[in-house]
Amino acid sequence: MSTTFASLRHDWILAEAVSLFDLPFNDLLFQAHGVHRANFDPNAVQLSTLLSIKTGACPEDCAYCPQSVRYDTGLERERLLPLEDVLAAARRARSSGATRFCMGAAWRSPKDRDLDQVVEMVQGVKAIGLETCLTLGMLTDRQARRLKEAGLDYYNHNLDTSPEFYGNIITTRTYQDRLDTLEHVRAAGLSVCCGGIVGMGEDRRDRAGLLVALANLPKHPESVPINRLVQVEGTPLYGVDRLDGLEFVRTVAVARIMLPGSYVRLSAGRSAMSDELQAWCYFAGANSIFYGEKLLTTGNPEADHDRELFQRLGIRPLHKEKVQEEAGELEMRACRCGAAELPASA
Ligand code: SAM
Ligand code: DTB
Ligand code: SF4
Repeated sequence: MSTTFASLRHDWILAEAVSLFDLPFNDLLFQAHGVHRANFDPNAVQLSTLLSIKTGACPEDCAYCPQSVRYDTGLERERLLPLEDVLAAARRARSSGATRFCMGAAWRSPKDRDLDQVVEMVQGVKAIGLETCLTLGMLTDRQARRLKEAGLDYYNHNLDTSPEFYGNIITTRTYQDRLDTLEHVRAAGLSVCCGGIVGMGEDRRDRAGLLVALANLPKHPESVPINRLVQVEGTPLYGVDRLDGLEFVRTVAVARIMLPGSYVRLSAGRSAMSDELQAWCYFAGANSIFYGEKLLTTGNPEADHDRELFQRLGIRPLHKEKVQEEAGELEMRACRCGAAELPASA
C-alpha cells in the first residue's frame, strides 16, 4: 500500500484530520515534508511585517486578546495612526526585507469613514512596493469591494479555533459571522489570509476541527497563519496550560497536508520558541513568518535573529514576484501534487 499526497480537497471529515495528528511523529513529518516539497521551494520563506494601525479599546471579548476593552492588560489605547507614520513603518519593513505589510486594527468592524483613511494607507503602502494586507474585523460585501478597488491584496480574518470550542473563547461574534466575512472577501476577489490560534486549552480534536473548517472552505485560503497563544496578563487565557512544542509542530504538519497549496505561516508565539522548534516547523511545511520585532502589541524575534537562523538553515526569503506568480496557481499545483506518491508509512 502506498500513501498518496493530499490533493486540494474540500471534503475533509474530522476523523481523517485526527488520524493525521495521531500518526507517529516521524511518519507525519515525512508525509508533510513530502507535500511541502511537491508544492513549494522547501528553502524559501515569505516575510510579512505587522503594524497595529489602531490599538486597544476593542469592544469584542476574544479571551486571548490584550486589545479587548474588557480586560485590564495595561495596554495604552491609540487612535488610528496618521498616514505618514504608517508609510514610515512600511518603508522600514521593506528595507529590512519584508514583501508584505499587514495592518491590523482593534475594531469589531470598520466604519465607512475609517475606511477612507485605510484606503489611503493601502495605496501608499502599495506605492512603496509592498503587498498589502489588512485585518480590521468583520467586513460587509460593499466594504470588501471597496478595499479591492483600492488595490488591497490580502484580507486577514481568522476562524481562530474549531466551531465546537469557539464559544469558550468569543461570545460577541459567531463562527457564522466569520464565515460571512470570508465569503465577502472572496467574492470581492481579494486573497484570503485565514488561520487560527492553538494553545488556548483546546484539545487535539479542536486543532483538527480548525484545520477541517479551513480546508473545507469553498477555496483554500492563500495564507494560513498558525498562531501559538501569546499569553498576556489580564486576559482570561493567561495561565492556561502551554501547548507542547511537538504538538505545535504536528499542527503545522497537518495544516501543510490538508492545505497543500497554501502558505502556512508560523505566526504569533515565535518569541517563546527555540530555534530548533522553529526549524522543525519549517521542515513540517511552514513557509511564511511575521518578520520584525513586534507583532501587533506583543514581541516577536528580532529581524537579525531571524536572518541568522535562516542562514543557519539555508533558508532564503521569498521574493514578492514569486508569491504573486504562485497566487493564481493553487489549483494547478494541487493537481501536480495529487500525482506524486510517497512510500507506505509504517
Ligand atoms: N480585530 C480584528 C479581528 O479580530 O478580526 C483584527 C485584529 S486581531 C488582533 C487578529 C488576530 O490576531 C486574531 O484573530 C487572533 O487570531 C490573533 N491574536 C490576537 N491576540 C493573540 C494572542 N494573544 N496570541 C495569538 N494570536 C493572537
Ligand atoms: C494573525 O493570525 N496573527 C497576527 C495577525 N494575524 C494580525 C496577530 C497576532 C497578534 C498577537 C498578539 C499581539 O501582538 O497583540
Ligand atoms: Fe478585538 Fe480583534 Fe482583539 Fe478580538 S482579536 S478583541 S476583535 S482586536
